[in-house]
Amino acid sequence: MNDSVNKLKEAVIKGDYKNTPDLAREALEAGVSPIEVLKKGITDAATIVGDQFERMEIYLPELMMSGKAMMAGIDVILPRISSSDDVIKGRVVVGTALGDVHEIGKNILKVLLIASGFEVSDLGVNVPTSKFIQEAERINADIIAISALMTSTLGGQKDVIDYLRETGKRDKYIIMVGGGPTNKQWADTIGADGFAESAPDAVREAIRLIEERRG
Ligand code: B12
Repeated sequence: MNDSVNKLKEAVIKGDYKNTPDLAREALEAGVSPIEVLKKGITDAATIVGDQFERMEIYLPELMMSGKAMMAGIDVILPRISSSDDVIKGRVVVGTALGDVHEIGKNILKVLLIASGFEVSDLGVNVPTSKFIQEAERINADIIAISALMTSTLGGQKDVIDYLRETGKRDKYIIMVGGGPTNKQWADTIGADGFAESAPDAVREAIRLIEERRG
């Protein structure tokens, strides 16, 4: 792996948020693509930190420092992902489920969607069920994409689908779910239309689902 990307990854793991922006810049200037810097420098570090937290090798303060370092790094990387000049592929509402403040994956998804020609409305984190639907109605969205990083907040994804069913609006929108504890089986169980393990896959899936719907 490129040395500067490795240094970035180590800094994120250590929670060295002061140096991560410079290290991210260094990696980009060394010619590593923004997507590669994100994946190898930030996402891979997040997996390691998450595992350490789960094994109780680190505790919440360290997790928070790493979270801050990830955010500081992606703030430098995301603006370098260039937008495509394509016509609008579709409109997407993105947000993190109620009770959940994890935003890094959702932010990456948002930027990749924009870079691929989607118009995106980002509701942020800890988003109530009704807000997803109100915003989808307001912007006439094609897709509602809900991120959830904790087993305790997965229910928020199901709630959006249930609410749409109850109000007779289920067929108006494509629902995509993702984030750490989600998988294809969960997506099928709650009746979501799409799931993806990574943001680039999510963009491909979004395009496929929209094309399928439009025939
Ligand atoms: C960073 C982090 C934090 C930071 C978040 C900072 C921020 N601003 O976002 C802070 C320190 C705030 C934090 C807090 C907490 N965290 Co935390 N956190 C993490 C950590 C280490 C990384 C998450 C991350 O950003 N990953 C990087 C991104 C790029 O990956 P991602 O989110 O999965 O997204 C990718 C894909 O999933 C996909 N994707 C994401 N969203 C979507 C949506 C759609 C529609 C699609 C298709 C795809 C998609 O694309 C993304 C890019 O490829 C994880 C461990 C882990 N490995 O996930 C724990 C983790 C998620 N946290 C955990 C916990 C328990 C907590 C706390 C409860 C801790 C506490 N005791 O207070 C709090 C929760 C507070 C709350 N109410 O939400 C647990 C959850 C356990 C569980 N299964 O329920 C984890 C798994 C750690 C662990 N192993 O125990 N956390």
